[in-house]
Amino acid sequence: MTEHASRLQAFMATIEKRNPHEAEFLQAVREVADTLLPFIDQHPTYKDYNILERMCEPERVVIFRVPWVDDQGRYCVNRGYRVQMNSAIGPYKGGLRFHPTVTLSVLKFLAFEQVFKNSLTTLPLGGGKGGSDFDPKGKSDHEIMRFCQSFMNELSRHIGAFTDIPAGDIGVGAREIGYLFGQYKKISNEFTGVLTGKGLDYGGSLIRTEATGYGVVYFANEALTARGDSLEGKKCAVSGSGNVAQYTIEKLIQLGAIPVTVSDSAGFVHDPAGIDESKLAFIKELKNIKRGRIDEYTHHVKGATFHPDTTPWNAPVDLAFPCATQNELPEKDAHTLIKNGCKGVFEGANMPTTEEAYQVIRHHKLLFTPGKASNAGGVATSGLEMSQNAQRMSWTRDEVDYRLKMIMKSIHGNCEKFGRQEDGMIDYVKGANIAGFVKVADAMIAQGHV
Ligand code: NDP
Ligand code: 2IT
Repeated sequence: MTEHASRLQAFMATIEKRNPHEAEFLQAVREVADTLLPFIDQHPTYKDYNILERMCEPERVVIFRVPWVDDQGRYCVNRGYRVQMNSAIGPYKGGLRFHPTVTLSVLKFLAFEQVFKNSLTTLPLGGGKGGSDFDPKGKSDHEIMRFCQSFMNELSRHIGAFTDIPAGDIGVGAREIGYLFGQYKKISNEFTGVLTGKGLDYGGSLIRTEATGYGVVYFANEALTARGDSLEGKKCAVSGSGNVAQYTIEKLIQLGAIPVTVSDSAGFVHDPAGIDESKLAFIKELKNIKRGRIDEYTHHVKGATFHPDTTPWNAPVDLAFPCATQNELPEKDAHTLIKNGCKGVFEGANMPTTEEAYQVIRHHKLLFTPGKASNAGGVATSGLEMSQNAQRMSWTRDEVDYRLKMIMKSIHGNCEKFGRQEDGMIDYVKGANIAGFVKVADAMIAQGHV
């Protein structure tokens, strides 16, 4: 075993002992420690202050019961969480996820990643994440509203515009944020920017809806340009059909690429002719309004095929944009992408690539950008929403879009600064982890052992 491998193993043993069986959280920590431990060895101050181990321990975790009544009058119960991971550089900030797969491990991994991501945005945002194992699928609007109100009855004690500012994530979009905001306002009797992703009529920011997907494509564009390449004419596989996938597809179309897939948890659609703006409008209506299944796309578009229980990584493409969920791109699919000539993987989701798949991608020197860098445009624009709320102003669409573009450019610059390799290539994983870490670590040192 190399010295690095045994050091990583020893570090992980400490973290595993404290967080047994938390597979997703341990996966996220291992990936970060793998690149940070050598950096920390070169900068012994961070070792002396034991910063990385301290960053693995959430500042606070709240777990609570969420009681609600369904449309048939049945008494239902779910579990709610908020993981307040790190507030060294700003108030806790991060989304809420409503999905049956939500566990403490999943939310701790997301909160851990969020700390690095938020640091990269250049804005003063700490890291957190929350949610519930509630499944919004098939629920009526009234059931969603009652659930959100009950969830907020407890969450409201732990958040605030200067303490912790939640937003959306899987299963939490404009509708849910509206109900959550309404209930917070009723409980607190205050109209504050306590949530982001709000509707435009009540404190939301232009471009926040589009920001994560647009940011992913701005970042991919920067990374391709740095390699002397471009998005023009590239066939792209996109997974998911929710918020991030929709606006990734939209920006890909605008920048001359050809998105050819879209998916949901039942399988993927392959449209070799390319998804254009009118087909995308169909997807948005299907998913955001009718809340239907993605296979309906093939009833609407001639030549498109649906592949049940299969990932989009089986379609022949030049570039891949995983935008659905964690560990959705396994090793087998990484081999398939490479066999088909894929040149780059840009993460829109959080940790969509498994550890094994990442090793394959790295070995074959594909361009790879980790979610904490490439999907940071969403939370960055949430930060811009907070600034507008604090100023009691609304910026124009162009202004917010320009700032988003500049933030993605700056994140790219930071990845370049800390991730430039001897062969001239940029290691975005290393760059993002180190750049995200340094700012938080320095702030933690300055603030004492709290
Ligand atoms: P949405 O709820 O809008 O969409 C999620 C999409 O992913 C749906 O198409 C859903 O399909 C699919 N999906 C969910 N779970 C699975 C699964 N287990 N297997 C296959 N497909 C699945 O969520 P978002 O678009 O907001 O989030 C997508 C990803 O992007 C997540 O990883 C999230 O953490 C990340 N992200 C989101 C940001 C945001 O601003 N919203 C910001 C940064 C990252 P189905 O409908 O069948 O469930
Ligand atoms: O993963 C993420 O960065 C998000 N879900 C967005 C968080 C936010 O606070 O906007």
